[in-house]
Amino acid sequence: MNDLSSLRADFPLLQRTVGGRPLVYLDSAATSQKPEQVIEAIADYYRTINANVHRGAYRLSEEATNAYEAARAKVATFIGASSPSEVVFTRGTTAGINHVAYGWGLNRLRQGDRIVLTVMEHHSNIVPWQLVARHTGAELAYLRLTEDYQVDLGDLDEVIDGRTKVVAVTGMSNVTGAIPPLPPIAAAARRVGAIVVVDGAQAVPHSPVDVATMDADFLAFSAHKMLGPTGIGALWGRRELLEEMEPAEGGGEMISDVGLYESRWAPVPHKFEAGTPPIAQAVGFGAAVDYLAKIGMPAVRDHEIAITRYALGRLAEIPDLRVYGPSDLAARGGAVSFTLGDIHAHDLATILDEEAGVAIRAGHHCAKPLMREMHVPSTARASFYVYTTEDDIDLLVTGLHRAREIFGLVG
Ligand code: 7TS
Repeated sequence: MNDLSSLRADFPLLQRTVGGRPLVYLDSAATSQKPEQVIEAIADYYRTINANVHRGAYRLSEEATNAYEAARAKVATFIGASSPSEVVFTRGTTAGINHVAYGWGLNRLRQGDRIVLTVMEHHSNIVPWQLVARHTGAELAYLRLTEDYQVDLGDLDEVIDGRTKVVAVTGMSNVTGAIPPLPPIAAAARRVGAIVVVDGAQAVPHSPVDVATMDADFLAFSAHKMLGPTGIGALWGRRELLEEMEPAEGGGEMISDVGLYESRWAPVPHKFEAGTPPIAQAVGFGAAVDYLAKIGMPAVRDHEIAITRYALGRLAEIPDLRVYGPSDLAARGGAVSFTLGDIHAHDLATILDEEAGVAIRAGHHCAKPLMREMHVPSTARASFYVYTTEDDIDLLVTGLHRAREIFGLVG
């Protein structure tokens, strides 16, 4: 396996114990842990630079503005954007998708237009579109899934029909790890002139993403899932679409002039950043992309494939355990959803926590339509990142055997 084990020393939280045992953190799809470099960058910003941005005509404010804009440039480079001005800082993926739904969708969609999603989407790539559909009279349509919960391309041109104006699809499922095949989906969208919105919450942290070659118009992602702080994310958009998109939020910082009855907007990306932005968080976000760029995203992806291969192999040893999602490692990331016999996922998570110090997620993972498709109310989910080791997986497997004993599963 690609050896990233030396990285673990950078993550102070991974050194802690729970209930007297070393913590085994297998919930990185929910949020990642943070390296010292990110924590230090944020603390250092508050110690030495803190001031509001784009306002004060004094040195400190200029330094804070420079730090904030330097972070934007780092994020832009990280995803291959042609200019930092194509990167809008947001609260996270959810806010980014809402910006597109309200800023672009509300003004462009009409009665009878179609918004196409997939059944595997996170609620944050469903609910904003439902809200905008309700406002505009547009309708929602879904790409269905195959038996292993991958997007079914069979009826692509029927679903993405001539009425379709938006195709919004995840870059990687947070439940099954499935990576939908974007090129044919985007090509179908292009045939009918629809825009392509990618929910990059899982894809950007876990795989190399290059917007210059990816056939998308918008890409939303969150810093906290990629070693950065909570409270910030980014929305990348094609320049001309950002130009024509209306701001979904108004306030200070996003205007060039304000009259009593009308205002004019600041140039992109500032017109989408109303109010005091998350400045320290942006600095932390910049440090996180520096950290990931140093490892190299191809190495991050290689590690994820290796650890997922190991985990799927070890989980297959456990009787009554069922994994949901693609088995082809090229078509999936390191989020592994499973059920164990008829043990409720929450009970399983509690046993793993109490008996083995293993932190996994249990529930619907904000993907209720997918849960219905899988005919389960919830799953247990283990998810991995750069610091996950084979030892972590072994402790998960030991804990799962213990859960079988406790719940009296035999054989
Ligand atoms: N899209 C996907 C695919 C996600 O996994 C998540 C968060 C979001 C959107 C929303 O991101 P946010 O940062 O705006 O909240 N996923 C999870 C998860 O799997 N468990 O907790 C949050």
